[in-house]
Amino acid sequence: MREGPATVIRREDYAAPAYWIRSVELTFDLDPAKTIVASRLTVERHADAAPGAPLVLHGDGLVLLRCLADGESVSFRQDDGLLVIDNPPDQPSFTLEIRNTCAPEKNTQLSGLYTSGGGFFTQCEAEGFRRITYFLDRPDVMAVYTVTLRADKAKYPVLLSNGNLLEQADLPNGRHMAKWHDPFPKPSYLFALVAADLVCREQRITARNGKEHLLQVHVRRGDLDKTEHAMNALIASVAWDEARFGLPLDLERFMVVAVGDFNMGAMENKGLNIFNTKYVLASPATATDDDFAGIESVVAHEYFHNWTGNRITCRDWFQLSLKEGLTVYRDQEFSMDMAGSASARAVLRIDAVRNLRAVQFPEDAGPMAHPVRPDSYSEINNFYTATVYEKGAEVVRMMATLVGRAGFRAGMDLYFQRHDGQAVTCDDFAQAIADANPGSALASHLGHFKQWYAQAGTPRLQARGSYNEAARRYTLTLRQSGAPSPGQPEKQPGLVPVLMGLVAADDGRALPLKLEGEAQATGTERVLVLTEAEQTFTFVNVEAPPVPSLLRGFSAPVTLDDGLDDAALLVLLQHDADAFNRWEAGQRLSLGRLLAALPGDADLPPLDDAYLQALRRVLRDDTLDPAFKDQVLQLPSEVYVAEVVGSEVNPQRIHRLREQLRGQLASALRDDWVWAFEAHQVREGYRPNAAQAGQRALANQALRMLVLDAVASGDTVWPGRAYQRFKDAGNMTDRFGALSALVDAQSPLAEPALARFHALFAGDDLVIDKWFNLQATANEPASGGGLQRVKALMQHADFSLKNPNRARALLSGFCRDNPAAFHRTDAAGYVFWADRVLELDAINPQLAARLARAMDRWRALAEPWRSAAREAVARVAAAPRLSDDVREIVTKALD
Ligand code: 0A1
Ligand code: ZN
Repeated sequence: MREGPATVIRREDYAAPAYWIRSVELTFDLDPAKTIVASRLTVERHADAAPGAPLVLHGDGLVLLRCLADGESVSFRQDDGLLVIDNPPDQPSFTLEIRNTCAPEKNTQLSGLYTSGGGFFTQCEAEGFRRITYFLDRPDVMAVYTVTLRADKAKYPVLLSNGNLLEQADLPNGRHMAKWHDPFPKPSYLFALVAADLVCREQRITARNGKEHLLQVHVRRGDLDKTEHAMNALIASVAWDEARFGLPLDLERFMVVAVGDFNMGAMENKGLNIFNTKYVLASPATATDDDFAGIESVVAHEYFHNWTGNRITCRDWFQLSLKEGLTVYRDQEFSMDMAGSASARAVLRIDAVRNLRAVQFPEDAGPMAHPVRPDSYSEINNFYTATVYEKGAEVVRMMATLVGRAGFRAGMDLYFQRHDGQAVTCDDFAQAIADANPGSALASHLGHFKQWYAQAGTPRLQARGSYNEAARRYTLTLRQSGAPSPGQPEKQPGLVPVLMGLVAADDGRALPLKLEGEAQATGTERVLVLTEAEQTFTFVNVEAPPVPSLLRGFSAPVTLDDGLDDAALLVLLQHDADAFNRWEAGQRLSLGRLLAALPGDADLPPLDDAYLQALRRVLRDDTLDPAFKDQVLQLPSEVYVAEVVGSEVNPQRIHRLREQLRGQLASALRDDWVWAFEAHQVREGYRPNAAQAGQRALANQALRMLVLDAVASGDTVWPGRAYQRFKDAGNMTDRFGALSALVDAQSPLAEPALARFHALFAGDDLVIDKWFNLQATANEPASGGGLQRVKALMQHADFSLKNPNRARALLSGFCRDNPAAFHRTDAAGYVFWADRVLELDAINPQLAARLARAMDRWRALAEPWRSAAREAVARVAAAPRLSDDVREIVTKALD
């Protein structure tokens, strides 16, 4: 924490360092209060740097004990954490020896070396290594590490670091040591160590190329029975990367370690991935289907980083999406391949788009809007965003759409051929994909395409079509535009791949597509490549009036205005060959009903038969998968509705109308919900696969609707059944589904069920997080007791602000995921938010900054919320001793 304005780092200022560090020998004498770090660096002057140029090392919160160059003492000064050696030896290469201390048990930020549950763990991305020792802590400085750990043997029997174990021995005074060597040069952000009392699940595997590897999942004693799923996910990830991308595991040993205090999901340290327990531990009794799926995708994500991130890393942090966007794309593809059927793939795609719209679209429309490759930041930790990750993955997906599956593989091969072992840029990646696909739309319009890296904001795509029955021609005009975003008043046209088809309005058949001038039709689906602000496409020989099905599979991260009316949307919902667009049509029908009712304060009018019939038809259609039906029947979220509204948002009004819509669906389809609930009980033993999960999801949604309807009409049968199911459930998905149905409907049985749930799972941290989160997100209007409940929960013996999972479950649950309870007209929600951000900032700035973002969209609110929200943000911004993290968020929010 530093006084005064934070420094802004700019992408255009990138310069290679004056020195490289080629090898690092680290020795740790681990002690929670004071750990001694001895570091021996081989430093090499950059060929372009002047002999004797100052050597400037990063450091943060360290105590320096000594500094020697080539064995001799050397003069140095410390300047705002930096260690400056003004006159280093003027040879091309020399050795620097540093000795310093740090205080792991005081490290509540969880960046650098810290303690958790009685063990030592590290988190170095992005700039945590400088909190361990002085270093050129930037990703383009890649070195080979040899690490010696010394610690008390009884307390810390397991000593781990990156790479291979060289030796292990007992030392005097009950201590022991281990020495590790990682042969791959890596940036400091990929360094890791663990010293703790852990047990591990092991598996030996033989790769396709015949090489043997040892896979390990390390957890605390007592958690071993919850590691099978993570291990299976790891084995599957290794096999998938080899099969799909030809990328083998390059290490003899690959370790995963779970830790209970962790700021993010997990971290891809070379050969030693460190995970939040949430993304490792699962058993059917304690984890839901969503948890199982989350573990599979995060394990895969971290594993895939071994190539996309570790073998080829980022030149600077502005290139973060180089590794994150690409790795998210890869983990999404992996999850789809694991799920199997086309329908299961579509369901995952729908989930990804829901998430993009709920998190990334608001980010792109708010004060933190930034390009996938940002131009500046003051705190890099604030840029681990949905834009860099999820929109970045969409950018990679568009490339894959443009060059095809084989073309994308060729592009990846070229990328590794050119850049393995290097620290590179997003430009290098795009260039490799384009160069491997000469003649593709990507290669011919690479400049246009790269606007996706440079421009912030969600582009808008407008589409208007007209059919000339006599000429059998269909003309489609596409226009792209972009709203101004911070620092970018004008937007240039980019390249938008529009995957599309034409659906006959009369019977829903797929019409052959032939563009004017083409010799023959090219099937019933194709990609239109839009590169101008406006382009017209003329289809000929169109035998029937068509409904355009555009942006299939969400082929570009844009908002689409196609002007389709209900009749056209009903055709798509029933017939579109693209499952994503079927779902989208259903969402838009629901959205349309909410938006139409928004002005004024009347109740939602009774739902029309056409809409109800269409939803009923989907629910009852035995050719559709339950997971897909579950998606179609879920309404757009309040956050998404607010985003579509865009300004003068009244969160209470949106909540009330959406609740009325849910209420009407619950009642009008009651018999169908009963059928859906009964017909989707899983009879065989629990397996966390897509097929079973889909059945459980639909049954849980049906139960939720039935309990909602029953509570509204004073009936007690379904709440009673839900309570019974809650008590007797054989797995957490069913148990939690029933519990949330009772809480959601505000049934009188909710309280006893919550109490019972807590008693049943006392001491199981991840389950207790669910208990906090469910109450924080409980369906309550602002006039209800939501805030009171959250305040009371903060006093609960199980609550702690120091544990990120717990703090997030309660505080982000309430401030970010419960708009109706949070946005109170008396501003009490905002006062609570400001107090918590400040309180948390003194403990863990990264976490505080994430909570701070709950107010990003305050400008879009209507009065009285807007003024009250502004005041709360201004109060945080004016507080003394703010971290750079929170300061950046709140000052941008006020700009
Ligand atoms: N690279 C990790 C995410 C991560 C980022 C920053 C962290 O600490 C500030 C921790 C983890 C990933 O993408 O999984
Ligand atoms: Zn990642």
